[in-house]
Amino acid sequence: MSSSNKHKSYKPDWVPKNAGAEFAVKVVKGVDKEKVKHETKKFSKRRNLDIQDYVNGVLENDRTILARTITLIESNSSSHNEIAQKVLKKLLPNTGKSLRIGITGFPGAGKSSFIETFGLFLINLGYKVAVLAIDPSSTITKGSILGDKTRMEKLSREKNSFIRPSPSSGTLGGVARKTRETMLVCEAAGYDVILVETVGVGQSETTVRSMVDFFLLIMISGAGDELQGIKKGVIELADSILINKADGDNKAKAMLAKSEFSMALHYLHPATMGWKTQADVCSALKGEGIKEFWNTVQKFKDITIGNGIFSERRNSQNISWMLSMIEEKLLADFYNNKIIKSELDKVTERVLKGNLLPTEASELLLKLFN
Ligand SMILES: Nc1nc2c(ncn2[C@@H]2O[C@H](COP(=O)(O)OP(=O)(O)OP(=O)(O)O)[C@@H](O)[C@H]2O)c(=O)[nH]1
Ligand SMILES: [Mg+2]
Repeated sequence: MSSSNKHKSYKPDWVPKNAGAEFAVKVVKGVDKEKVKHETKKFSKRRNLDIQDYVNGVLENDRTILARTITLIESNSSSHNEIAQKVLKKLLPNTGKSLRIGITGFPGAGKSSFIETFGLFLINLGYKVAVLAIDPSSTITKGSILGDKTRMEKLSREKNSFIRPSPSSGTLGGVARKTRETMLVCEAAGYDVILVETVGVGQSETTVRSMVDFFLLIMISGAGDELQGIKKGVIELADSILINKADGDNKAKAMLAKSEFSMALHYLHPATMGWKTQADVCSALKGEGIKEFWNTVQKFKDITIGNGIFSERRNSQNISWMLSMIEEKLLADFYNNKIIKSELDKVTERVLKGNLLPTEASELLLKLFN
C-alpha cells in the first residue's frame, strides 16, 4: 500500500488494541453516500448526448437539453457546430409554427419591462413564450443582461417561458446566425411566440427585422424631440410604434407623442406591404395597452397571411439568411487561411508604406487565397 493511502485505512474494531502486523486485515473507509449521489448527478448532467438525445430533448421541451442545444449552437468550436447543424436539420420539420416578434427602442425605453408584461399576458392566454436577445456588443455590456434577468423576474419563473440572453461574442453576423438558429430550436420545443429584443443600438435593428414577422418600436415621449432622436430608417422598419410609460403625469405627453408619430407615419414607407403602421400608447408598468397591442398583432397576422406577404417574407428571409451565411463562411475561411495569415501583415505594411495600392493588395491577397 502506498504511503498516501495508508492514513485512509484503519484496523477494524475487533482487532486487539496493541496488535501488530500479525493482523493483516485493514479496512479502508467507505465513501460518503451523499457525495456519491452528488457526483452521479454531476456526471449525468454532463453526460455526453448524441444527436438523437438532443433532438428528443428539444422536442420534449426538456429545458436542460434545450439550453444545452443552444450552447452548442453558440459555441465557436467547429466540432460543436457540426453536431448543432445535424440536430437542427432533424428539428427543421418541427419549426416555423411560431410568431416571431422583434422589439427595439432606445436604451431605457422599457423593452424588457414590456416583454415581461406582454410575455405574462401571453402565458395567461395559454401560449408558450421564448425571449431571446440580440446584442453584438454584449461582451462589454454584460451588466445589462444581468439587469434584464431581474427585470423579467416574474416571466422567468413561469414554466411556459424560456429566456435566453444574447450570445456573448462575435460579429453581428455571427450573433445573428446564432439567434436565428436558437429561434428555430425554440420553435421545435413548442414555443408559440418568440420575442427578440435588440440590446445593442445601430445595425442590430435591421438584423432583427430580417428574422421576424412583426417588428415593434418602443418609444417614450420627450420634450417634442421624439422624431429627431431616432433615425427615419428605424421607424420605417416598424409594423407598430408604442409610446411606453403612458402613465401618471406622463400620460398626456405620451398622447401628444402618439399624434406626432401618427402624422409622421403618413409620409413614411410602411415596413410591410398592405399594412398601415400605427402609433399607440402603452404602459408596461401598469399593463395598459397590452391587450390592444396583441389585437394589432393578430390583425397584422390575418392580413399578411391572407395576402401572402407573411410567407413571402419568410421565404425571402431564408434566402438572405443563406446569403449571409455564405458571406460569414467565406470571410472566416479567408482570415483563417494559412497563406493569408502569413501574408496579410506584410501586404498591409506595403500598403501603409505606399508601395502597393489597396486595389492591387486586395487582388494579390485574393489570388493567394484562391
Ligand atoms: N413609469 C413607467 N416606467 C417604466 C415603464 N416601463 C419601464 N419603465 C421603467 O423604465 C426603466 C427602463 O426599463 P427597461 O425595461 O429596463 O428598459 P429597456 O428598454 O429594456 O432598457 P435597456 O435594456 O437598458 O435598453 C426601468 O426603471 C423601468 O422600471 C412604464 O410603463 N412606466
Ligand atoms: Mg432591456
